Amino acid sequence: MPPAGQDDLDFLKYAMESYVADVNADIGKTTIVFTLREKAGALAETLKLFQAHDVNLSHIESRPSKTHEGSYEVLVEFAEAEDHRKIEEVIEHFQQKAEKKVLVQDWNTKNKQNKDSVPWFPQKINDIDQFANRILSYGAELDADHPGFRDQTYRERRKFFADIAFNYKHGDKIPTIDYTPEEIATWRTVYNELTVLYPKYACQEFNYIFPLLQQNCGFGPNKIPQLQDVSDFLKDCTGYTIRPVAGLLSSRDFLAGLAFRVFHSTQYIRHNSDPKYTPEPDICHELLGHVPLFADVEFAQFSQEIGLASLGAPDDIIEKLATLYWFTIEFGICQQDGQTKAYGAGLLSSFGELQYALSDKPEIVAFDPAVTCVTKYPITEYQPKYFLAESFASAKNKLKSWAATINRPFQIRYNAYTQRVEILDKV
Ligand code: HBI
Ligand code: NLE
Ligand code: FE
Repeated sequence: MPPAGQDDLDFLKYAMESYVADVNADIGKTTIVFTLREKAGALAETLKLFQAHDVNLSHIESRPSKTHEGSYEVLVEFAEAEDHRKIEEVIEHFQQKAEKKVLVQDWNTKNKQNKDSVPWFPQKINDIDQFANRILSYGAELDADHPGFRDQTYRERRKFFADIAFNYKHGDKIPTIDYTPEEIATWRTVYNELTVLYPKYACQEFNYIFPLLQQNCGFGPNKIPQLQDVSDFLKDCTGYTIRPVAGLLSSRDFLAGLAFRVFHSTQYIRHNSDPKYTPEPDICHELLGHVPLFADVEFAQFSQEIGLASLGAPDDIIEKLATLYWFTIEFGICQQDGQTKAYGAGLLSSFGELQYALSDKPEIVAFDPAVTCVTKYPITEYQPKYFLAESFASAKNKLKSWAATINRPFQIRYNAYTQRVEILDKV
């Protein structure tokens, strides 16, 4: 086929309203979302562009636009071409054709070259659709040291879950999963081992909420709860909702979800060969580790504070916030009635690490955001060090004071009625 010529350009001028390109060389992936007016052949013409520049698409989706009646939004994704120039050429073409360029993001070069530019961030809850597919890894391409690497059935199952997440859009119901007997058996092992430990090791807030999950969302040893039911329960308690995700998101994207009280949750389960501990999040980790505390008002606010502080923040601040997230929401411990209890989800979902964390083996240090945020940590083994908070309220206040020292050219306020962030220029 000949390269897209001048005629195609004119044709598309009428059809293409806007586009957002996101060049993410870090993970070797570029995504373009564009809006097309309904017009026969508009999509085929646009796709010719990719072919003309020899760019291979790895994923495509479309949906009717919610904001422009009669238009369609199309998302295309392609792997980093050997020749980066090809991708730049495609984007240049989009630039000529669209009536409105919304944004071109290039986390790697643009933001680093221009230190003062503010990285793109979602301003309303459904903006999350624009990045929720930008994952760092997902199970169909497991690493060689993953317990599921040699298990073809497991890998295919992971791909099935990844596709559900890829197709999900804000406002959709999360599909119900028919978990297999083997998956339920893994859940049962984890559930039974953990529930005997919780009374002694989990914080009070967790133990207060857990029975409510058993009564309202089907928590129990014999069935894996459905994300939609759990999301509805959380929404009732604290306004948090769950969004299915195919794998690990970047810290920036994951934290941005929290700003809107959206929790990105995996839906697959860990491999049955190692139920005691997995470095990857899975449904056991999300439901048993995270969900109970997202139903707690004080903790929900604490988590959202981290999310709000991350919006539009430069990379070094994102790294600090991700570290704070790690040592609190993932691996935090707290003082209650003279005893040390776990509130971090990574502990509450691993019957291996939960007991270890509250033994005399690891090092325990007082939570102090300025110190905690620059502490290094391993991600594939038990933590050598944990930070102890006095209470959620005190951790939240400390975090807020620390976040206020972040130098941002604007301030952000969350409006729960509109589910948007309001941006207030600093004067
Ligand atoms: N992505 N899907 C997903 N789940 C997480 O728990 C998660 C993530 N990305 C980053 C992350 N957690 C944290 O370790 C921090 O980097 C925010
Ligand atoms: N190590 C945790 C577990 O086994 O449940 C998961 C941690 C995810 C960050
Ligand atoms: Fe987690």
